[in-house]
Amino acid sequence: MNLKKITKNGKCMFLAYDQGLEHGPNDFNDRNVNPNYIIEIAKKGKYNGIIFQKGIAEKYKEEIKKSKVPLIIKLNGKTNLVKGEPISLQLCSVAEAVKLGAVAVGYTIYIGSEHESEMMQEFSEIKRRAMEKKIPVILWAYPRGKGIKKKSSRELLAYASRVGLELGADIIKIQYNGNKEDLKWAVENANKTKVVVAGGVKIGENELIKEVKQIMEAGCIGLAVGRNIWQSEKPLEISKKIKRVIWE
Ligand code: FBP
Repeated sequence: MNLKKITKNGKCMFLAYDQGLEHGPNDFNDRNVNPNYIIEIAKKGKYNGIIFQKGIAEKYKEEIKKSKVPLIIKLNGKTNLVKGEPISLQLCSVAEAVKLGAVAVGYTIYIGSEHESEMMQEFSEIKRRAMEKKIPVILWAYPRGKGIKKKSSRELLAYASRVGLELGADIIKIQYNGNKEDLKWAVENANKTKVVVAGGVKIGENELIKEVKQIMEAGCIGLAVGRNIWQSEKPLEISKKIKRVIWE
């Protein structure tokens, strides 16, 4: 699969903005509640992709197109209001995403959930459709559910990555546990599937840059980051610093 449209020299930095669905308005303030603010950051920060759910992709189609930032549509999602075994089913088809201008699509599987097989099945169908349209698929692989005792363990990080390879993901997105050697092992397990890391809750700038260094040293191709950028007082400054580390 050709990743050229969403990478530069084989590396990438994506701006994630699906938290309105996943976490709700608690993540937002008066500025970043507006998708136009996010599109501006992605454009000025020259991001390799902006990640939206289909509703925002539809309502801001013109603005996204004008920004020229490659659009990645997240095909499934859920709120954090439902308790119990996590499941997130498909809300947007590959055909709809392409019609909205997407050049790649994303999907989350909660590996370890009692419902993982339903999500795996949907993912497989998405992969089939995406191959027909010749667009890459990014898999968010998050260990969750009552069977998961320590979701940030070395074994689970590598397991999540390996699932990406086994299911045919072009890029896998995982959550870093802070241990570079563990992440390296996860990258080895992902093999030909490329690995990107999620940003997580907002942390201090120095800590974030230190993490980005480790992420790149471990062999990942970049980041898909949200809150650490658009919750920052200086989103473009921090974007620049991260980019310097990714492409240095
Ligand atoms: P952040 O960089 O803000 O963590 O975003 C990355 C992301 O994967 C989003 O795409 C998604 O909304 C969120 O994290 C889900 O995180 P979680 O399931 O841990 O709440």
